This record gives sequence, C-alpha cells and structure tokens, in this order.
Amino acid sequence: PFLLNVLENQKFLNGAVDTYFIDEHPELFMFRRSQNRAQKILNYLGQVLVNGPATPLATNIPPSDVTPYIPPVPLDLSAEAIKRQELTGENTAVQPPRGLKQILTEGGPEAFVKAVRQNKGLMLMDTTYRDAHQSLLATRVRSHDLLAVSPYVAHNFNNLYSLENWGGATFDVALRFLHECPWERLSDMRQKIPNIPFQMLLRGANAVGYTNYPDNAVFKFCEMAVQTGMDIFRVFDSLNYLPNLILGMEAAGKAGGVVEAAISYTGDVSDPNKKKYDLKYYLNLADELVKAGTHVLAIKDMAGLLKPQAAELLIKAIRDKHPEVPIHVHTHDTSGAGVASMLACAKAGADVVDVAVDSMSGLTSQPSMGAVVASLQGTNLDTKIPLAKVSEYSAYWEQARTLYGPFECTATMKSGNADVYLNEIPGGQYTNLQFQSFSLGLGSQFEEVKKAYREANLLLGDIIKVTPSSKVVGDFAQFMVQNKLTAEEIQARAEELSFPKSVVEYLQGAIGIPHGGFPEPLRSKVLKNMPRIEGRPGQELPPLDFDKLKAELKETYPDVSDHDVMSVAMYPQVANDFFRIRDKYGPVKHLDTKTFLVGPTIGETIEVKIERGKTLDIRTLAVSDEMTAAGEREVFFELNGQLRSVFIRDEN
Ligand code: 3PY
Ligand code: ZN
Repeated sequence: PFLLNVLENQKFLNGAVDTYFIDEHPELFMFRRSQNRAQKILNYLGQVLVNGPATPLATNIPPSDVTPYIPPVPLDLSAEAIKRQELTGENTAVQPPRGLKQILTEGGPEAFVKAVRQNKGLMLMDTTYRDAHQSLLATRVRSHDLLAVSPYVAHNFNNLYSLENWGGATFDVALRFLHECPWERLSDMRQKIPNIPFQMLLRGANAVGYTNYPDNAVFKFCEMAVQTGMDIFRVFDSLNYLPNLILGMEAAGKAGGVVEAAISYTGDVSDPNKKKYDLKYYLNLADELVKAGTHVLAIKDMAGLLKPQAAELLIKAIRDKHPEVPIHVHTHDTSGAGVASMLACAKAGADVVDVAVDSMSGLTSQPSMGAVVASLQGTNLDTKIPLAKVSEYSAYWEQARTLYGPFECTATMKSGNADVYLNEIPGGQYTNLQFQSFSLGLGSQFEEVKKAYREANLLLGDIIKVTPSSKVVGDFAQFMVQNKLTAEEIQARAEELSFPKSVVEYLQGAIGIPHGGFPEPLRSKVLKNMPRIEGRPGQELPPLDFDKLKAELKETYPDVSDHDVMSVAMYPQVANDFFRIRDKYGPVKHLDTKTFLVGPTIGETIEVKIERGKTLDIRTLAVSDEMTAAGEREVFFELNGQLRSVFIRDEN
C-alpha cells in the first residue's frame, strides 16, 4: 500500500493523532523523489516560450498580471495545529461550519429533501464553479483558481443548497484544453469544501458527453462521481425524452446521489398563443419525474426564457401539485430579466434558485447572487447569506476573471439582449455563436445566425434546445446562413441538399424522440432509405468492458487509474491526448493561470506549489537565439537556485 507522509496523511493533517501515532508510523517522515515533475514543468514552460500557447486562445485580450487576493479563513491556533504548521510549513484552518452536506451524509437524500422543504427562506445554488464560467469564459476556469477560494466558500457559504462545480462541459474542457484531470479537480474541491453539497449537470444518457453511452458506462460514471465527492445530480435530456431522463435518474440514484430531474423549459407558458409547450405539458412531465422517484424537481431554463409572469404560473402550479418535492429553478440572465424571474419563482414557492457570484453573473450567465440576496433581505424569504461575504467572494472573482481575458465573452458581448425570447438560444451556445461570427470578422453574421436559428428550430418542429439538440439547431442555422437558404427553400429542396451530419442523425433518432414527433415531410425527404432508431438510442449499445479497456490502456500508460479509464470511456481521443500531455509536461494544473496560458516572461520568478509543503521557485532566464542541428532551442531556468535547461523543438 501507498504510505503517506506528514504532508499527505489526512489523519495527521486533521490533527486527529497523538504522539503514539507518530511513533508507530515512521512513514510519516519518508519522502518520495519528486518524480521528475519539476523537469516536466520546465519542459512545459519551455514549450510555451518557444512555440506559444499550448491551449488555443480565443480573443486578443491577454491574461492580466494580477494575483487575486484570497480572502482569509479563521485559523486553528491550537498547540497541535501550530506543531503541524512547523512540520508542514502550512497553516490549518478551523473546521468550516456545518452545512447541508452533513445532513445528506447523516440522513441520506430523504433527510436532505426534508431539510430543504422545511427551510423558511430561499436557498441558493452557486453556479460560479460551473455554468457561470461555461457561459462567460468558455468553461476555461482552472482548478488552480477554483481551489484557491474554496476554503473561503466553505467557511462563508455553508447556507448554500449546493455548489455547482462539475459536469456539463467542464469534464471535456478540463481534459482537452486545461490539461488537467476532472476527477482530481473534484476530489481536490471536496477536500477543501467538506460542508456544502456538490452538484453536477448530467446530460441524462449522454452523461458528460454529446452522444449516447452504453448504460453500464452511465451507471459506473455516476458511481465513481459519488465516490469522488459528488452529491446532487441534475439530470436532463435535450428533448425532455423520458426514457433518456429515467436512465440518468436511475444511474444517479443507484450511485447514492441526490436525484434532481430537470424539465428543460422552452417557449412561454404565459403566452396562450404558444401551444406546444403549455402548462399541461410541463405539469405532465413533472408528474412523470416525480413518479419516477426524483428527489428534487428542477426547472432548467437554459436559455433564460422564463419571464416573471410565466415563472409565477409554472412554479405555483407545480408547487400545488407536488407539495413534498423541493423545486429548484435554473435560468440564464441573457435578456437581463433573470433576477426578477428568480424572485418571482421564490415568491411562487420555489425552494432553490441558481445564481452566480456578482462578478461572474449577468449576460449569458446566471443572475447575480448579491442582487438576489439583497432583494430578499429582511423578508420572509431571506437567504441568510451576508451580503458583505458575497461582495468579498465577488472581489476575488472580479480579479481572477481578468486572468481569463483570452476567453472573455465580453470581447464581443457588451450587454444583455431580449432577442433571446425570439431565438431561444441557450446561454452557453449564445456566447459561442456570437464569438464564432465575430471571429470570422462578420459581426452582422450573428444577426443572421440568430434569425436562422429561429427558423431552423421551426423547421425541426419547434424542439427543446439544449446540449446536444441545440447543436443540431445551431448547425442547421449556420448551414442556412452559409448557403443562403430560406426555410421555404429548405423545404422545397430537402431531397437534394446535403444537410449537416448532426441534423441527419437527429432526424434518424440518434438523440431520442422529440415531443410531438419528427417533422414531416422534412424527415422522410432528408432520410430517404436511411435507417431510423426506434426508442431509446442507448439501449441497443453493448455494455462497455471496462476491464478490457483498462488492460489495453495499461500497455501504453502503466499507471492508468480507474478514473482515467472512465475519462477514456467518455472521451476516447481527448483523454488519450491528455495522458500524453500529462506524461510529457507533468502536473501543469499547479501553474498560475497566466503562466499556464502564455508562459512566463524572461526574468520572471514564479512559484509552483506541486504538493503540500513542496514549492518550486522557477526563474526564467533566457531562450537561446541559436538553434541546434536537431532544430531545438535551449531554454534556461533557475530552479530553486540551480541552473537548469531544457531543449525544445522549434515548431514555428
Ligand atoms: C450543458 O449541457 O453543458 C449545459 O449547460 C446545458 O444547459
Ligand atoms: Zn445553464
């Protein structure tokens, strides 16, 4: 077994030991070699210095030079803690106050649900760690910056219903662009935040990907997520297709998680002219999800279409019908009406609403935490979260956000826009489409794409639009704009046009069956004799053989973990690329964000804390002008005072 030294032994670090423990565990004072991690990090820095960013940057806004101020937490000043501090060189904080996580651990989902229903004020989920940066910063926020403020969150936001910090696009982006392991992120956050329930977004049968996985993969994924620290699973399906939803719910429930089945919201329940998604449709879906055993019912307003009067109507109706079930509402602030809508939800009987900390809120992100907290202060819905703490937390993110200039949506997005009620584009996709149009140098194209998005949606029969069905509509819209095709032309020429792959697969039934069925005659014209999938797409897939997959991976990566195997199950190519980068460059997640993105500057000294008590001081000295015969440049560093150099192939 792996023996833990003083820097790693949790029992020791928590102070739950006496002098006998130290005498009986000599390994506490054994230290392994640093496994060449320092050399690998130097290779990474050299690579970025010689060849430029190792992850694509999206805007020309550079990352700032700021070191965000981390608000402090109360320290443990007991004699044992001080002794520990002398040994490890690190302070220990006092235990953060109790939160709903403890109730969940002690009494399971039933006790959790009861506590949420009995709570008098409005509860909040903080999306800052997931949806907020997925919507504003292309999901690029790194573990480094999430973990830095995590102790503060644990100590000051123990009243939260949950912290949304995993799932959605974060899994893919962590591996693909941030070169860090999403599982490590989860367990690191858990260590720092032991008292607030963690929440993730699970794309039903699509787990954290864009396609269907074999059922056993979804089940095992949820099981591992719970083992690694996840608590609440918001399960949705991009078409509200029940068989897909129920599969995700079963997987989350069997894993021991809190099941939060989500109804994806579109249209406008308060508009009598919009008949396809009316109150009856949503109430019926709510009944089905409650019947299927959901612990919590979520309304997932991914595009921010739930206006205050619609919110009141919908939430009241569900509240009356299901008095026992907590209601949790998610929205995006794209139009600017988010705060008003969430207040309306709270008044109509919702237990929990989603907010992002002020400096990470608004636009296509969630409504502002501070605005909701302040609006309810002194009322019977008071959140009991101190506004001053929200502001301190916000100040951290205001600074940390400047590190992500290369991914800032505000490079193009300057304000909210109520045209979302017309085009119904989900928050994250809205930012992406705007960005794509502007990067083609065609700002005006965004207006066309938004109009085409609306038409494409209608051509497909007015569907629910969220990952991955939103991609189908988005691809269709871009196809229309690029080929200058109107809706009438599409209908007339459907047999001869070559449609985007995602549209064809959607019509084949690859992601499920939409409410009201597929559009005819469009479907028949497009598919002709192509095969059609009947029923739940994933049910035909053979189970994934995890043992075999692990054995295969071990041939190339002898140290591969079960987490790694699951990453491969979700994203085969992306995960393999990540393993290669990890082998070559080591734990780059420990680099500060500016250095990770654009590398150090010559003459600069950076600190890289690669584990508790082990810090590398790296000073970048020079990059040689000369190239070797092999086409390499030598990059010189001072590592903890010693001269070191690496040879990097010049790829320019
Ligand atoms: C995701 O699937 O990542 C979403 O955020 C959908 O709203
Ligand atoms: Zn969202």
